[in-house]
Amino acid sequence: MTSVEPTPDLQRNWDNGYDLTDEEKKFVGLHVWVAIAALFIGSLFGPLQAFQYSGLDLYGLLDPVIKSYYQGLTLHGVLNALVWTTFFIVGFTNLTTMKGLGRSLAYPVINKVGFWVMVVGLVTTAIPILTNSATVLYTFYPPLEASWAFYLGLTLVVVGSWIEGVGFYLTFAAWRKDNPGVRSPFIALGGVINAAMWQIATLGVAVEILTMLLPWSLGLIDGTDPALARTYFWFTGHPLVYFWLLPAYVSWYGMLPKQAGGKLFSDSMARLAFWMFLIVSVPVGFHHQFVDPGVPEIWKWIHAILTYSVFFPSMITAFTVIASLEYAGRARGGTGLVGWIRALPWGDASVTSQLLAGILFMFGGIGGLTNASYNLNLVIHNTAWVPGHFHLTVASAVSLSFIGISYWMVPYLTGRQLWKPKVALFQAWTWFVGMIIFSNAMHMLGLLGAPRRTALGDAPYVPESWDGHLLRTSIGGAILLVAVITYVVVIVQTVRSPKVDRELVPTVPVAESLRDPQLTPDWLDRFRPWLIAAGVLLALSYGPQLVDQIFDMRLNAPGTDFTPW
Ligand code: HAS
Ligand code: CU
Repeated sequence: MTSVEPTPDLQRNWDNGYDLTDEEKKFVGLHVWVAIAALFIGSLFGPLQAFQYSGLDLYGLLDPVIKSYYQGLTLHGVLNALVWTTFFIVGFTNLTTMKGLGRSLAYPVINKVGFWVMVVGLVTTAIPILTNSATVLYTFYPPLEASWAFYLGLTLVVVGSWIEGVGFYLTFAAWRKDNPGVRSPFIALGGVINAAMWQIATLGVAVEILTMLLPWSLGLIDGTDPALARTYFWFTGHPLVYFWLLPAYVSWYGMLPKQAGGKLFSDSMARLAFWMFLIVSVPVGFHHQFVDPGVPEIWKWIHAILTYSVFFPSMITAFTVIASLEYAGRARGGTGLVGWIRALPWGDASVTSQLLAGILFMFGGIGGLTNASYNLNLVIHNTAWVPGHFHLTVASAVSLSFIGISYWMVPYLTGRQLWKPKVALFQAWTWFVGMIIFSNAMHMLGLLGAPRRTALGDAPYVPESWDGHLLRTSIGGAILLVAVITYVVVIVQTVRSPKVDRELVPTVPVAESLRDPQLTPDWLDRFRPWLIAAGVLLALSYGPQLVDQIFDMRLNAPGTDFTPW
C-alpha cells in the first residue's frame, strides 16, 4: 500500500484550480440566501423565549400575527434547526462537490429541480405555521396535530434534498469513471457520504408522514399511534444532527487547515470518521426514547452502547483537526505548549468563528455523553438541559461554523470582499459569549429540574433558586440577538458593496493533506462495504423492535391542539 509513489499529478487533486462558473455560483448562492433568511427570522424568536423566562413577555406585541410562545417556538425550531441547516448544507455540498471534483454537476437540471422542490416545500410548511395551524414544535410529535400542509411541505423539503443528493452521486460517479484508481478528493467525498447517510436516515420520517401523519391530518384515518410515531421520528431525528454536523466537519478537516496556514494531518482518519458516521449515525435513535413506554430496556441499552461508538468519530475529529491546527500554528512561528494556539490567525473572522465553534463543541460533546448514559439521562431528559446541549451543538458547532464558512463563501460567490472584517470578528465573539452564558444557564436550570419547552415566565411553580439562571438565560439571549443581527448586516452589506477584481476575492480554501492522499488505503475510499455495513447494523439494531411496534400498531390517539387559547 505504501509502495505507491506520490506524484505531483495526483496531488493536484487537492486544489485543482477549478473555479465555479457564474451560473454555478448563483445556484449555490440561492441556497445560501434562503438559509440566511430563515436563520434571521427564526432567530428573532429565540430571544423572545429567553426574555419570557425572566418575566419580560414580548409576545403580546406580536399579536395577532404570532399568537403564543409555542407558535414562536415552532417557528424558531423549524426555521433554525430545519430550514437554515438544510438549505445551507445542500448549497455548500453543491460547492464542495464541484470544487472538490473539479468539474460541473453531471446533470445540473436534477439539482435545480431538487432545489425548487425544497423551496415549494418550505412555502407549503411556512403557511400553516404562520397561521397558527401547525403549532407542533419542530419534532411534531402526535397526538399534537398540524394542518396537512405542514406535513406535506416538510416531505417536499426532504424529497428535494434527496433529488439534489442524486445529482451529487451522479457527479461523483462520473468523476470516478474518469479517474480510476485515484483517491477521491476529501471535500467532495465527505459531502457525498453525508448525502447518502441522510437518504438512509430520512426513511423513518418519510414512513411516519406518509403512512400516519398525512392521512390522519387529511381525515383519512381517525387516529395515530404516538409511540410508533416517536420511533419513526427518532430513526431520522438522531442522524439529522449528524447531517447538520458533517458539513462543518468537511470544513474543519478539509478547508480550515488551509485557512489557518496548515495541512490536513491525516487524510485516512478524516475518511474513517466519515465512514463511521455513515454506519453508526442511524442505529442510536432510542437514546431519545429512554423513558418511552413500549420500547423494551434491552433496545435502549443497545442504542446507548452504539451511541458511545458514534462518539468515537468525533473524538477522532477532535484529535485530527487540532493536530492540523497545531501544525498550522507552529508553521506560523508559534512555539511551546499553547503558543501555537496564539499564533493561529485570530484576526480572520472565518477562522475565528470556526475555532470558537469547535471550542463550544467540546462542551456540547461532553453533555451529549451525559445524555447518552441511560441512567444519567433520567435526570436531564425533558429539562432545560437538553436545549442547553443543542445550543452548543447545532447552534454553535454547526451554525457558527456555517457563519464562518459564509465569511469566505459569500464574497467568493458574489465577487466582493467581506464588509468590515472587524465587525464580522466581533460577531463571532458575541455569538461565543452569548452562547456560553445562555447554555450554561440552561444546563443549570435543567439540573434543578426546570422543564424544557415551557413558558417558564408564566409557570406558577418556579422556585426562587431558578431566578438567577432564568435571568442569565435572558442576558445570553439578548447578546445572541446582537450577534445574529450583526451577522445579517455583515452579509447584506457585503452583497451591497461593489464588485472587485478577481484577485481580491477569496478563493475556495482546499487543504492539502500532510501525506499524499493516494497513500490512503483503498477501503477508505469505497462506498460499497460501508453501505453494506450500514444496512446490516440498521437491520439488527432497529429491525426486531420496529417490526414489533408495527405489528402492534394501534391507530387510536385522536389529535389535540397545542394552543387552545
Ligand atoms: Fe445530541 C439530544 C447525545 C451530538 C443535537 N442533541 C439532542 C437534541 C439535539 C441534539 C437537537 O443520548 C434534542 C432533540 C430533541 O429536541 O429532543 N448528542 C449526543 C451525543 C453526541 C451528540 C452522544 N447532538 C449532537 C450534535 C448535535 C446534537 C453534534 C447537533 C448538531 N443528544 C444526545 C442524547 C440526546 C440528545 C442522548 C437526548 C436527550 C434527551 O433526553 O432528550 C455526540 O455525537 C457528541 C460527540 C462530540 C464530541 C466533541 C468533540 C469535539 C470536537 C471539537 C474539536 C475542537 C476544535 C477547535 C476543532 C466528542 C470535534 C480547536 C480550537 C482551538 C483554539 C485549538
Ligand atoms: Cu441523538
